[in-house]
Amino acid sequence: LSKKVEMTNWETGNYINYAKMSENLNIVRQRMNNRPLTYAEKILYSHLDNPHEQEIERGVSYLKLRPDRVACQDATAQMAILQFMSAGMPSVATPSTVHCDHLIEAQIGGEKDLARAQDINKEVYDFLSTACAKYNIGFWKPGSGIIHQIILENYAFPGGLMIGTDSHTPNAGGLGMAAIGVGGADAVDVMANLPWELKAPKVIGVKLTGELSGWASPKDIILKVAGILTVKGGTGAIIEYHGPGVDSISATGMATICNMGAEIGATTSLFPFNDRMYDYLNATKRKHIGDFSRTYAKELKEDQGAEYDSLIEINLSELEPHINGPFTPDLATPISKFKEAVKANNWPEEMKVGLIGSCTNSSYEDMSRAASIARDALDHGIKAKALFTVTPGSEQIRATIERDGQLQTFEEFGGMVLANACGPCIGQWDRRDVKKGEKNSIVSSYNRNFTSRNDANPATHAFVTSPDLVVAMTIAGTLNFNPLTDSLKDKDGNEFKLKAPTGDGLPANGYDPGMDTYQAPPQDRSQVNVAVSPTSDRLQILEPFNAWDGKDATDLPILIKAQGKTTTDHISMAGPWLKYRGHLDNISNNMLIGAINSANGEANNIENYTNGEFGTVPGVARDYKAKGIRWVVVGDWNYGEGSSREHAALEPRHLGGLAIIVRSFARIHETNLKKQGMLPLTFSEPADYDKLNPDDKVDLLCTELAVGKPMTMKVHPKNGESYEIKLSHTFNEGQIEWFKNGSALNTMAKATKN
Ligand code: MIC
Ligand code: SF4
Repeated sequence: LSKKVEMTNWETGNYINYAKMSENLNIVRQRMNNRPLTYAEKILYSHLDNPHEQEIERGVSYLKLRPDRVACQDATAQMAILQFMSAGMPSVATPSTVHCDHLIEAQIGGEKDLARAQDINKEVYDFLSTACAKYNIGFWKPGSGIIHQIILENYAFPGGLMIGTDSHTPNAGGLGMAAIGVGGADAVDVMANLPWELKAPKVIGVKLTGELSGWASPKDIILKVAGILTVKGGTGAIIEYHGPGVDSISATGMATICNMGAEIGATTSLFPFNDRMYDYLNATKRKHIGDFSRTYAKELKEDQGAEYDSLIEINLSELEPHINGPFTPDLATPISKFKEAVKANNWPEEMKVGLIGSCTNSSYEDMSRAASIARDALDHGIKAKALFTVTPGSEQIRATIERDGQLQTFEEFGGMVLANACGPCIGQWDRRDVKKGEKNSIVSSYNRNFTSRNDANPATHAFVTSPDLVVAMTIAGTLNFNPLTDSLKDKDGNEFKLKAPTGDGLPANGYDPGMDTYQAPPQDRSQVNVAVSPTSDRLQILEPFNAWDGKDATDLPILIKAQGKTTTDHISMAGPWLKYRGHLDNISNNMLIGAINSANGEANNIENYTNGEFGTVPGVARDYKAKGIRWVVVGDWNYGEGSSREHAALEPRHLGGLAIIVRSFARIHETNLKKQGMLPLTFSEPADYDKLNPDDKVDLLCTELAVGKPMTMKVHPKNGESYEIKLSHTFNEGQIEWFKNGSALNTMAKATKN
């Protein structure tokens, strides 16, 4: 255990510390009278800042943790680095990487799109690359691939703890790493050597038995789990897979399952270390890590008799392929029932576009299986009927499938190969086949399918499924096709059934690394200059927020009472807005423009109470701010579900918001709000949401803010008697300081000054 093994082949001097982890774990074990532990607990407890004194109660205590790594993608790294810069440190204290993947728009195909992105985003890429060089951060250039795929290929290791500024960071669970999505401000803490805080999660066990076969794939496991747990079912919990079925799943398949755990709000998802992971480590030139993990294997899985807060069992031998959607990732329908569902719900039957790849499903195995189906169609003289796109997850995957022929198969089949980047998954898609507002269906192998996400068209019905089903349905061009039971017609009109997909989990001839897309930080970093132009419309140096004035807030208007689903895509839309991710004032013009106003059922149309006029949400907020009026937002269940983007918290703060009052929050968003000095509050009585009218005024008794105590809100209806309700919160002592000082960053600055 005391051997020195590097965490990654790309750095020197950053070792995997199983010896220390084991020591910490033993301290905690003793304190817990050696009760059996889940794997999730083992990883967290072995990374405690103070294993001797840390209070540990699942679902209650805040754990102070020391993650091994930090990863950021370009759309969130800008804000993270701008915040890190204000901390005034010479370099990051924890190994970190930045990945350029979100800002590349899909238009006409990989190479040209990449060149266009390099041109359009030059200022941002230059900023990120110089900041990485300056602060000792590894930089993965545009074209290298999607953050989660690069992490799996190069940085993840069994038993490690990582945070990443992207909600799909849990993808690394495919290599047995606890990888957790956070906002940029959390990343800044860890980069600045502060411990990172996480409410001790509950652990939901998913026991897998049987074996996958035929058309069923790893994706179907998570699609089914999403159906069972729903979009908020994983909140505050780690999902831990275990049982004999685990061994039939490849490491990349496990990564797919962990990746999409984000869609059910889980803190992260995990698989225990096994031979499939060893094989993947070996294939990605990390056999030495695999061997080292084997020496620590006893602690890289759950203890016998470990107890889960709840348990789900899935028999893989009976698992059907699923399709989830539209508009929400938890609406799960098994393929045998899908035709009926399409009819019953009047979903558009014609499938316009099939999209495979993304961080969720772009492994060698995914691509090989998908290509085997496309090849089957080609052998029968037919091609894709719907449009078809392929996004390789990394340059390594792209180069390998180019060498091994899958890529040519996709092209022959009629596919367009896009850049190694997020592309249509995050609305970076110059879609031209349907007009905005036109009702249509698309099916992807991605993870998220919120309204307007892919193409900014609210009438697009987006479904998510395995790459296998995407390809099969692309051939048929209709949602009504079930490849398990239905036949197609070959070029001569003869009926045939598609063969079930096959494909290697790992490339027989090894991976081809492709182009070199990594920039290591230079040895001498003292001369590197990080420039932000004061006239830039893409980057803006952050000004500290004002501290709390120490008073109760009275007579606050409700800027908007949002009804129904309010995801981070509704609060701070991506797609065309991604370009302002480094400029707080500019991006604030998208604040809550997708949220539905309960007063009129419309998006981005709210009443300004000072003059009775209707305007856009950001417009009215700016008017209140100019008039010195602070305001609150009221929202429904699971507010802020989806992305880790802290812009969804920074924008309301910047435009003068004080509190967000909802029935419940998604974890990352709630923390992001606290970090930026906002008050995330929940109705102690969820039914009180219904009592509030959008034109009520409220008083928030901020002076009552104390750990574990509800806060009083006085409601003053426009016509009618005032009344009081109670609001709950999850602030701890330290977090209350963030509110008082105006933000976590202000708190950090204050501490370094003292
Ligand atoms: C997403 O899938 O929604 C994103 C874009 O990757 C986000 C991050 C972001 O908004 O920058 C996420 O999932 O955290
Ligand atoms: Fe990129 Fe989509 Fe993955 Fe988010 S979910 S990291 S946008 S590919």
